[in-house]
Amino acid sequence: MNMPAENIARLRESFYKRISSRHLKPLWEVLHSLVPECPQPKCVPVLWKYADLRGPLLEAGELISAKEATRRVLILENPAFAGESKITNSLYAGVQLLNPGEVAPAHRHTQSALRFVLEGAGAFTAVDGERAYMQPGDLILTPSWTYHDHGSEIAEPVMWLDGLDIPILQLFDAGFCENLAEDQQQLARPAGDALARYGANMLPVDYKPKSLTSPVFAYPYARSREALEKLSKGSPVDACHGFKMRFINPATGGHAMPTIATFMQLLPKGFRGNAYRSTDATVFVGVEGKGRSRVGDQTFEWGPRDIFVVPSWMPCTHETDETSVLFSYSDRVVQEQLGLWRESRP
Ligand code: GTQ
Repeated sequence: MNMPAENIARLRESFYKRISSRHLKPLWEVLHSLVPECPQPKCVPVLWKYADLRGPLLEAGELISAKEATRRVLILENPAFAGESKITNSLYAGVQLLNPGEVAPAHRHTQSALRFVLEGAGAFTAVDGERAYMQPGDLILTPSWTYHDHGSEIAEPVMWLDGLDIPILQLFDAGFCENLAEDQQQLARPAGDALARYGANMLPVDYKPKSLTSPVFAYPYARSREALEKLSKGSPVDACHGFKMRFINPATGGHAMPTIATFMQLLPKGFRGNAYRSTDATVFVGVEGKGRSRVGDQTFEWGPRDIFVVPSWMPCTHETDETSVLFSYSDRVVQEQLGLWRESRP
């Protein structure tokens, strides 16, 4: 190859052009971005203040009914993924509004969903024949391919965060959905049945799992909060996480859902956390208290119901002014199953 550099460059360019008509591309031009030294997420840190979400959501409530919309939701779209309806590369987030008397009609899909209740108490999600009445801070799961409808018989609007694995299903082209003929599904069991059956450190003696998702489909905040409170009194504080727990499937001890990992952490008043990073981009929701989180080169001031996202492998540091609680979700469970998940305390 005894040729001037610009001749070589020209020959290569024309070669690339010729082979591209045969759907061939040179790996050596893209190898570094395909196989990076460490994660290079497109995802960027973003904060949504609840005060900025609530107005538009109520306005949506005047423009379209829950029934017409099927799901009246404003998508939290990461600006790095314009038009892609994603909050991280692998996960979806949206805020849903149900006004008094409304019904979001029953359907089922292969996407798994979580609801994290932000505002309003007493509306319900029905999942697979049972209603879960919602209180702020409750986590409610909708396993893959289970019928679910949402309804409100209370006087105030109800708002919650939807977290779904939509981008993961898109990756696999494995999405299916169908509507139930009726708006609301038939109930098969009283409210609270699943929690009694599976959420009391016991299981029915002949229990056989029906799916990979926890049979406890509603995790009341009162219980999660009490566990965190007791934990914070009885064990040393983690320098990065404060006191952090993960929601589990009590039948396996694994994560509560097969595609989305869910967590809740208590950060004591005056907490000054160390930096932490992990390969699972994470969506955080303020539940109680207030503080600030440094994410990469940004600082997010958060309080109750504010939502922010931390990209993969980006250092994040939490600080608080008051005793605070954060809920979070990520694809950590998938990465763990594939042997890919990593963390570091830089
Ligand atoms: O409640 O079924 O935010 O199917 C997006 C897609 C909620 C739901 C969303 C959905 C749902």
